[in-house]
Amino acid sequence: PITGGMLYPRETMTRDIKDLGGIWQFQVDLSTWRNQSLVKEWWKRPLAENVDHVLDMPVPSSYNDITANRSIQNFVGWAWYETTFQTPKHWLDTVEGKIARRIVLRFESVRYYASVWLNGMEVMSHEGGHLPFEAEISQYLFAPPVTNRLTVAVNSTMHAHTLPPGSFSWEPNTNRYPENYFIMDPVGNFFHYCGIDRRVLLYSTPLVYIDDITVDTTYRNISGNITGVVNYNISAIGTTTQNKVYVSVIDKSQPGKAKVISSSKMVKGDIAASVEVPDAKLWWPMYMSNSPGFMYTLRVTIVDVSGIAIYDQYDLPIGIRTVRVTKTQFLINEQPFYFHGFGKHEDYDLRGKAVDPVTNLRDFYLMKWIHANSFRTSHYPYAEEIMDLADKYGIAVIDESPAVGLASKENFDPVVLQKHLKVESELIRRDKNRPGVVMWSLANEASLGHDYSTAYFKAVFQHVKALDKTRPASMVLNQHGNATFFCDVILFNVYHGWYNDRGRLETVALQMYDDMSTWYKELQRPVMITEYGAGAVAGMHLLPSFTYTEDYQVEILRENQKAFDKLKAEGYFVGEMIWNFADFKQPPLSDIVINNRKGVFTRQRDPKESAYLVKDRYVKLAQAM
Ligand code: BDP
Repeated sequence: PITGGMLYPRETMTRDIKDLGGIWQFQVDLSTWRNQSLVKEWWKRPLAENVDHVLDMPVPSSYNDITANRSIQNFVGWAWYETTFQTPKHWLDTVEGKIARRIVLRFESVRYYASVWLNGMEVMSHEGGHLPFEAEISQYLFAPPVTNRLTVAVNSTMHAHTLPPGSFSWEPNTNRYPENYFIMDPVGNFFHYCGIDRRVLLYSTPLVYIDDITVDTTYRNISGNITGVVNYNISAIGTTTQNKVYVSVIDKSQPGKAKVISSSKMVKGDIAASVEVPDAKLWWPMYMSNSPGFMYTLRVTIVDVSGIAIYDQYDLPIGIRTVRVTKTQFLINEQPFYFHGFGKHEDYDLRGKAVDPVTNLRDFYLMKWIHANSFRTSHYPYAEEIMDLADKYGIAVIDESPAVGLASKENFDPVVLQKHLKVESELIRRDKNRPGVVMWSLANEASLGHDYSTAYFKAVFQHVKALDKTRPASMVLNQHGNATFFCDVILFNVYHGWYNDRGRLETVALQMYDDMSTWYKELQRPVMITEYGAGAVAGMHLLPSFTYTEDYQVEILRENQKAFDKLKAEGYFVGEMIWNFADFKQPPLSDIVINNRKGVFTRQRDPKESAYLVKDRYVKLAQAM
């Protein structure tokens, strides 16, 4: 089980944040890799005293593409990061000899494994990238003017029992290979970026604090008059009979005026109640309303018994909406929703997988330009900064866990299953309140042909369904198998005219139609395509079109879309997502030039010819919503 609500740090009058981003010190330990466990003790003294020379490294960023050094680009093993900071003095003020605030150190993501020391003392470790972890650190801090030293050892070795798995082997024959030569086969076909790739934050809260909030929304519609119902569950730490909790729903268009305020006695632990929002505006995806992505603020305030002294306050952005799946439809607020969007990656020039506000906004502006209404977080949870934008703009998200490439029997080991359950718990804890998240994807293209994979997914689906009863759950498929029965919606990837019958455009529409209609016949539930497409090198043209030209990509998309139109008319086809939004970096594989070229935008986010075709289509689909 996981502990703590780990609410996303948001500043309010009782909470403040210090961002530790910037240039950190860095060095890789060329003599180690994960399987050998930690061998160096470089946390004991400043990094510069442990190694010949330290490098500078930006945080957040993947470390791979920053330097001109190949051994850092490809490095897999223990990489060491260090920074220093002073704690804001007022955080350390004491009351009756005790520090009066709770100080938390939080990492939004480290790929893949992290151990953290503060002033030489071990604070925490965490396995798994793309998800936050944190610890209270008051007891490890030096008071200013003394400077604190923060050391992080990062390891990104993937093997059969990590999630996602990777295959890892080494070559002992030193006649043919240099010493310590090893091969780590990549996870999926995206570049194996590593490092502290999201923000590192220090934040502080009062000692009496809101630990978690869970909302679940619905509404009543009486002849067009909508009353929103926000059910909430709040857990607080440190409260007594001296505390009350206020919950208000604030309409951001009228910031001074709370729409509803309710108050309850807060004794210890949890409180579950609900508030009704009169004349509510629902959260709608783009094109289903004139004000898509309408968000309220759920303000939770813990006060003293008189109602005056404020202990803690947290502002949670919420949207009021429902999601439901029938035999043939995906319903948002009881209206049929048709996904038209993309599979994406967090992948940018130089930064690798780093969270970056410039690229994030560029991507959302491009999605708006092309009239997309949705994307999938292939193949791992995306940064909360991105999820915030999706909520705000009304972009529906299929939220995927990092289970890509479960293939061999070993990958379905009980050890991996436990990791998978934990990852789902962490992901649902993080994203449960987001209206933009309309479905969970538990895996991508897992191999399904065995009893052990059926048993494995039965457990993962049960776990997710128990944690979240409000959203459909599924996984992205590329094959049939018993475990497909657990999927609420069939999400299918297939590359006709590319991975099969390459170059044979005349097969594409036929095979796509055959695949998708067969899924519906077999399982009688909504089906959608989550990946299809073709690689195109921007600027390459041939007539007749040929693989890797922009022309061929346009034709592949168009042929597939013929099948989608036919399927859509049959009433059970609920969406189409192109692989991929933008080109992304791959490992050095044969058959590609640096990047996976299936983007309709280049890696630098410029349009290919296909982008205009897609825009025409998505504009029409948007108008039909
Ligand atoms: C699919 C995978 C995706 C790949 C894509 C491709 O889900 O991660 O990038 O193929 O090869 O099977 O382009």
